[in-house]
Amino acid sequence: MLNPSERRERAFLVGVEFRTKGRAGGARKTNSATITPGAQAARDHATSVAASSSSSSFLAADSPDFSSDFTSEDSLDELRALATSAGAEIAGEFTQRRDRPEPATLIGKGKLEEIAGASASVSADVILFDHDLSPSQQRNIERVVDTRVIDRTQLILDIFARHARTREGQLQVELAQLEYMLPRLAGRGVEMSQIRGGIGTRGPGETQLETDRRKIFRRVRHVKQQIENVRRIRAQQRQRRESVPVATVALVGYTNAGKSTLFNALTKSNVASSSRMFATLDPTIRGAELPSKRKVLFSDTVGFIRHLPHTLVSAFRATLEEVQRATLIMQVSDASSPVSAEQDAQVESVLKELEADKKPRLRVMNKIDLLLPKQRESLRDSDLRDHDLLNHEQIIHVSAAKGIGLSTLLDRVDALLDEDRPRRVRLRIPQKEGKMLALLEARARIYSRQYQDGLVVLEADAPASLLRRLREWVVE
Ligand SMILES: Nc1nc2c(ncn2[C@@H]2O[C@H](COP(=O)(O)OP(=O)(O)OP(=O)(O)O)[C@@H](O)[C@H]2O)c(=O)[nH]1
Ligand SMILES: [Mg+2]
Repeated sequence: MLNPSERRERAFLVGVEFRTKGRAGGARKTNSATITPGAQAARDHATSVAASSSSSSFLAADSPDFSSDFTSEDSLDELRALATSAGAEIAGEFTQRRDRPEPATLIGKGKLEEIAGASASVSADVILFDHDLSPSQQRNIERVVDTRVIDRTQLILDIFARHARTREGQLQVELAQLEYMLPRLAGRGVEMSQIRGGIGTRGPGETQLETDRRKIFRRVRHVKQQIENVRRIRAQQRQRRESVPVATVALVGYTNAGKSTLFNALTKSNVASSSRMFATLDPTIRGAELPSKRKVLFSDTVGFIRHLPHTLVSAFRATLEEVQRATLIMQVSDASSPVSAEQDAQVESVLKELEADKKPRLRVMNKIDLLLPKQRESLRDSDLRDHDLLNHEQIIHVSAAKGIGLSTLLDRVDALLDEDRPRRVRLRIPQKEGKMLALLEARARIYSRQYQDGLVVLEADAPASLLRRLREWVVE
């Protein structure tokens, strides 16, 4: 793990775009090969988000090709944020466009030599490819550039490793890392320290620690067993939870959409939120009270990203079970992101993979405080247009950070949950039934209250479970 006193590693980013796949034309202009010197490239993600939010952010939703990929530029923006989240400093960037991938080295040898020169001139410690590399591609590239090369999956694994706090999270990341490293063992001595991650984690003295595949296999088996134990415990906890009829709402969405911030606002708790990507790895579950006074459980969980490495999806299966078991999915989107629609499409495909795409869902557009009034309007317009298409899906606009729209959001959650649904009733309760009145006060939403001859006449929305206990006083 990166030692805070240690110098931040300098990363050189390489964006790659192939014309044969991906979206036609590419709406935004990219030079075929651009080298950006460190200082400018190192602009932080926050400014890049703020700066681009004034552009065609929701126009992307106009596109009928909902599954369209990110442009190489969007993708490089994301890689920059990922690299920063992994604790690296951006030393420079290079974008390469070509017709198709070069089987052995992904991009041409001449370009690789150019990259080697450019990265050396800014003293980069590591070169990050905005693409997945096969084990042999990675080896071949390293041979040419003579610098450590990390691909997108390994970078994401690094971030996960840095952010895992619980034993469960750490086990899941370790499993994914081991599975990533296994096919990469052949042909070079891999240090065990490298298995721990790529950025800032080179082992002490570069010792050759472990090359024996069998030992790694044994470790994989062991970790899987431990994850199984954790899953069993979670299942027991869930059973205990589910024995009480309380609905659970799972917050899902692209990394950095603001799930934890919203979770904190809704449950008045204090889960860490951060502009770094994948701040949350371990699921947290907290109770909250809805306007109907019903209790509900919210669960905050790991964010999604496009091309989520498959090893991670399977390693995080235990965590993602919370999503599969939820009564309602609350899908949080960053309305200020220029690629919000693309991110939503990615979230959709992960939900499909989890077989959670058919669950009742509430869509939340977050960070509306970052939008200009005009942009908010167009957000509303595009909602109206998409509404039929989305088939009764509901979209609420909020700012989790500024607390805008949260009561509407809770009302909507209330309306969507069937469990112990409240019903509007009139009650006549003797004033001396203090305990019953207190119960009603605590668990029902009371609209009016009158006192008549020792009786309290109330109009309230009360959940069915409570009405069963107050049956004798219900008048209509
Ligand atoms: N301006 C603004 N910023 C927000 C809002 N909600 C969240 N943010 C910021 O967005 C960043 C990401 O927020 P998080 O709540 O950590 O996002 P997340 O979806 O939990 O991210 P991961 O756990 O990394 O997947 C933080 O810097 C938040 O302060 C909002 O409504 N408005
Ligand atoms: Mg989070």
